[in-house]
Amino acid sequence: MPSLLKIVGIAFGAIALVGVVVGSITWAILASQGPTPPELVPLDWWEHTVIYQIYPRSFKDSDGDGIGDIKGIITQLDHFVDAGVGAIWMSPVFVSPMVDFGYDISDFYNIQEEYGTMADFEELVEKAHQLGIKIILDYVPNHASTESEYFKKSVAREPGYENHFVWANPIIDPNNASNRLVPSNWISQFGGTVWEWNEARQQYYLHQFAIEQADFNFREPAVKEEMLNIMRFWFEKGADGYRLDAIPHLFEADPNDYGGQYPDEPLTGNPFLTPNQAGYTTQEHTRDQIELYDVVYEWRGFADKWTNDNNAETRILLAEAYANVTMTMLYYGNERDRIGAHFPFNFDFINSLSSNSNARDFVYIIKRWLTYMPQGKVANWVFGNHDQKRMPSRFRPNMVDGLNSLNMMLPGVAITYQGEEIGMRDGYVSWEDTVDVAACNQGNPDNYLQFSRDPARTPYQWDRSTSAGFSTNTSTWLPVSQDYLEINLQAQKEATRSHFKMYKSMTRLRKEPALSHGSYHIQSLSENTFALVRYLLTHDTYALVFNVGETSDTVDLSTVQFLEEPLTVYASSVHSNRVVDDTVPRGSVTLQAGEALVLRASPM
Ligand SMILES: *[C@@H]1O[C@H](CO)[C@@H](O)[C@H](O)[C@H]1NC(C)=O
Ligand SMILES: *[C@@H]1O[C@H](CO)[C@@H](O)[C@H](O)[C@H]1NC(C)=O
Ligand SMILES: *[C@@H]1O[C@H](CO)[C@@H](O)[C@H](O)[C@H]1NC(C)=O
Ligand SMILES: [Ca+2]
Ligand SMILES: [Ca+2]
Repeated sequence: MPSLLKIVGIAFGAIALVGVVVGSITWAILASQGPTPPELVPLDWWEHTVIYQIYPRSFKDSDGDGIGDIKGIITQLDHFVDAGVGAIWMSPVFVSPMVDFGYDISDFYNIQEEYGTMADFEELVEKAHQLGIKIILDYVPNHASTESEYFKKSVAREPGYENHFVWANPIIDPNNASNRLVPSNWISQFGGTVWEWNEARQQYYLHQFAIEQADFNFREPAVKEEMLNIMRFWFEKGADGYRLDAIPHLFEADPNDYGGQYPDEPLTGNPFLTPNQAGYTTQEHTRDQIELYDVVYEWRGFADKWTNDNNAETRILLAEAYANVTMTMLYYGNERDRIGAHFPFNFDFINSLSSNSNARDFVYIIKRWLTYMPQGKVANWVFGNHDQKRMPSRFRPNMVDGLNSLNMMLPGVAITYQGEEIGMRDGYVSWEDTVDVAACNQGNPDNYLQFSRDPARTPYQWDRSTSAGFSTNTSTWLPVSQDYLEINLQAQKEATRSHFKMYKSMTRLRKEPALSHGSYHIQSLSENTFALVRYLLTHDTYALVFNVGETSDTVDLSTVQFLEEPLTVYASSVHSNRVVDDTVPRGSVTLQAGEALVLRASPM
């Protein structure tokens, strides 16, 4: 016995050296109690959960007006239990003129009428919580609708509101004194200048997004205070956290640092962009300004204090930040021990990988996040959202099961955009049906699809009935995708094998200690196939082997480290010839294009 104990001890040492990857996990080794498996330190609710993003307008319509709503979500709560999801994040449901479909909020304290009432929201929170599902709300601090009271009062220079927004005087044209020039050459994310003239106030205001989305002035203490009021309000309503929208845009360069003038941005020289498109200039004065991180750190302090004061479960903050890896990791916190968001979303599968990526690209990009992530933090993986082309359309439809499995097997939090669990693809939306402000502003009938986010927002495909079961109305706010007869949840529940069944197997697998607490090893086996192994002493090992290429590929599994025979199939992609419990040799194995195998192996 003592020698066995020693072996266990040594093996632990090895695991500790390899590095444990999930959150603040530590090992409790109770040497005096003999060679029993170590206790797994319990994780906080969010540290290994699956977060499912709902785009409420397109999820489920309960009253037949062609628009999804909160009651619709309530009727479908069982779907989340069935799918094995732990939390839902809803895109904004607050009062809004809907120029940017809810990201232009005019009343931060109330629910948009077409989505329901405050009572509906309260019912949703209560029923979701009864089912063990957390509710994460969208928090949109960068801007308010120009219809908001804040903006109207600021236009009128009402005391206390004068500086709520970024107001600036025009520059006088040196060649023509009656000509107004914009304060700087900055370009909006949705195209055109960020500066909009306001006749009543006789000044420009800044908008980094649509003209109707005026940027708050985060150098105004009253604005920062109001943001905390909003956060507190929805915490008290039962929200379990926030996704923080458009955070890199919170601050712009301060004219006081530039002799009282807003500084122009240099041009990038990118030949593919017109002078009206974001990215034509460097955005160095409109993104990633260092002051914004202190605001995020203050929010974290506020959320933690609120949680403590109310003896509540952890409230989480998730930063939406499209930024380079250095600036992204700063959202976790900084080296002076300031703590930031629970995590910034990891957009690497959107920005750095595509259908052109090979196995080495996948391995490199996954390791990059885990390498840059500060010690003791929780990773996360995003495969799509309401702003991006859908996952099977950016990659390939035969990669759906492999990508969903990868999401579930990587350490940390898995994030699913509605429809990914059934492999929904971009819908077709004609120019006439296009409603996205980004496409309407920058596009024309020939090129709008390069800007439009509508194809990723078409209604959820529930079944084969009218409007795919999304609505009883044959007309919906965006058209239902034409492929709904083949791709829908009901059909996938009935099929022997389907994306949804694979998804469910994988969310179930997450309960295995190797996935929740284990180490990881990721290795490319060839140009097109890689393996991800999750292992934890005394517990079964699981490995994903995934061919991301366009042709079949034969690889040698005996080269995969931390993987012992016998290997059996735990789950396989729908088009795989291998089925559950098949034995797979730890030698030469051929995978078809896009094929993914999830293998179970003996403990290491
Ligand atoms: C059906 O949806 C359309 C919008 O797509 C709407 O104009 C119409 O009023 C809806 N019908 C009903 C009965 O609500
Ligand atoms: C000066 O600017 C005003 C306002 O933009 C314009 O109407 C006028 O034609 C300009 N005059 C000349 C001489 O360009
Ligand atoms: C990210 O951007 C910042 C400033 O914008 C820069 O200092 C840093 O070197 C960049 N990091 C990488 C990895 O490109
Ligand atoms: Ca409705
Ligand atoms: Ca801003």
